[in-house]
Amino acid sequence: MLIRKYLYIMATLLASTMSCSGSANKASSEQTAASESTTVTPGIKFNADSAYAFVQRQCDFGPRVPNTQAHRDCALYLESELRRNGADVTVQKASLKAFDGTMLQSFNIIGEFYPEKKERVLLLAHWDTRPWADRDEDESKHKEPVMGANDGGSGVGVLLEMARLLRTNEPNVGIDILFLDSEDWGSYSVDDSWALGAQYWANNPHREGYVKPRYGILLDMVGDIDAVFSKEYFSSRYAGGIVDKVWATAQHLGYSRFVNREGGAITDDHLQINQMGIPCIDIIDMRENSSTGFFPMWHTTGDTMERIDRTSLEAVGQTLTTLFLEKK
Ligand code: AHN
Ligand code: ZN
Repeated sequence: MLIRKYLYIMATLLASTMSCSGSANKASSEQTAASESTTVTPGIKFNADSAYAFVQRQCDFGPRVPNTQAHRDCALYLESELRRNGADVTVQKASLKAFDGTMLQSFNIIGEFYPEKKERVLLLAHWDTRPWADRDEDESKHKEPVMGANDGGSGVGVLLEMARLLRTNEPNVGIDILFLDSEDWGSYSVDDSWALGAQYWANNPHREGYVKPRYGILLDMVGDIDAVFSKEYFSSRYAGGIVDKVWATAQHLGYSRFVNREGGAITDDHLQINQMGIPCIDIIDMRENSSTGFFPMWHTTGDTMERIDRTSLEAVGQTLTTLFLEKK
């Protein structure tokens, strides 16, 4: 008990010191975007062109900033996509108070695929985008919203393609796809100002009788052309076995973006999920050699489709497809 408490305090300390800089991760840029030749032929193919189109489709609404029309329209779109592909869908609505006092009309959208299956896995991503491009090198743009092709759009794009595959391919476990809202309306100096949708979902079951999945996999910023996935600190701490399984699968498929290095600790949606008792990992692109700790266009007006690359989406999407859609 004492040791667990100590670990928790350590983790919390690490989180508060590194979360927003991401500078603690040991990723080096030499390994960025190595060759993506697959060494094995997957049984079921993840369609990266389709995933890319799903990212584009979200961006076509404009920035998905809470309390805007684009945000409400995109929520309806995400709900209809999950429904169209056969999931039992719940839209969890909540009015969440941001650090600056703004009430955010938020929508967590969850699709339960093959609900009869008892053993289940949660796949999740945040779908909202940041209201301020406050890491833009041009200071006059700091009050403009972020398009969030990568930060917001990419993880959802991969999961929408997973949803499309789930319509016709029975998975080896039940799959819950969760699109979380209001992740990115945060203050860099207040740790719990982020992931408001995740905080709400962790404390309020979206429906009566919902049974917790065995574990979760969060996707965050998985679409940049130079994406590198090292092993995020909290993921290894809470769900090391899942990290190893996912990384081994990716590497077996030949995706060298998944590197065997310890990354920094990131305060992200998965922390809330872990704290509610579902072990959850974060597949997140962290960079040691960038000033923010993330991809170069993070929280800038440059987070657009231009730098989204199909091979990054494929590395993540095919890994999930091989893990959950191929017969074991
Ligand atoms: C912080 O910046 C504290 N955490 C990163 C979580 C995040 C922001 N993911 C996407 N945008
Ligand atoms: Zn962000």
